[in-house]
Amino acid sequence: MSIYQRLQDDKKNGKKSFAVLIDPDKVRLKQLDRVLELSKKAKVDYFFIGGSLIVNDMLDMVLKSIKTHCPDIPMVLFPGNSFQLSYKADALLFLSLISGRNAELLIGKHVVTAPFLKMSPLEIMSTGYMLIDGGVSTTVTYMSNTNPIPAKKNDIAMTTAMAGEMLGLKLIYMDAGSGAEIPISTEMIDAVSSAIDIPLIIGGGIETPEKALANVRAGADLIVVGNAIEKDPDLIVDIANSIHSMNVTTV
Ligand code: 1GP
Repeated sequence: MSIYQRLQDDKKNGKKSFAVLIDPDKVRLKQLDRVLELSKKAKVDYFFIGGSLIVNDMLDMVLKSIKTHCPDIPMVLFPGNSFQLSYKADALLFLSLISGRNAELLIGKHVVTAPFLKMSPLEIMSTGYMLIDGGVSTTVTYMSNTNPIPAKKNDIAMTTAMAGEMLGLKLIYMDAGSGAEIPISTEMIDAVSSAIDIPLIIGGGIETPEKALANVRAGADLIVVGNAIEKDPDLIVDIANSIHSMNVTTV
């Protein structure tokens, strides 16, 4: 089954998922082993691999390590730029920055990378990427030269996601940016999730199992956590348990 099919089925069945974000720039080898061990134990659903800047050549090494230690957890590239490609992954979020008005990030880079992706074995998932103001200027906001959607403008977030779905994008990823001080509000998640039928990914500044749970309750289908796990890998188990508690069916 394709990864997208799985995401769609899970959405239909109300099953909530958890992705651990690994930034190859920040990886320390010892810590990576621990993150992988805990992810396996916690039955993490996906690894997202990416960062806004890739300044070292750790990408392939990270993918190889994941494949060895957690062969059953799909690896999804979440690229900050067109150089972050590797055929070793399973899928790629083909991100169009629909919250911004930078033509390069809406369609320009895509035209350049399309021929490579067409030849690649990667599953390509078109994704409407929406930056939401998280209280601090993040690397993505700076690098993309765009303004994020203001944190309280739920209607703008909602109509942007609706337009993305109507354009045929397969996923919506709302991101307050890595290390956001203020994660996306449950009110905004609720507004957006009730306006679209495609899976909704939420990330940026999520640091506690409680916030992860509140987000899935509000309508998020997949929660992404990076920064908090880098600081404390043990959080993987607590966050996974709290997200997956939504999937327990009572007979
Ligand atoms: C960033 O959504 C991801 O693009 C995750 O954010 O690193 O703050 O968890 P954090």
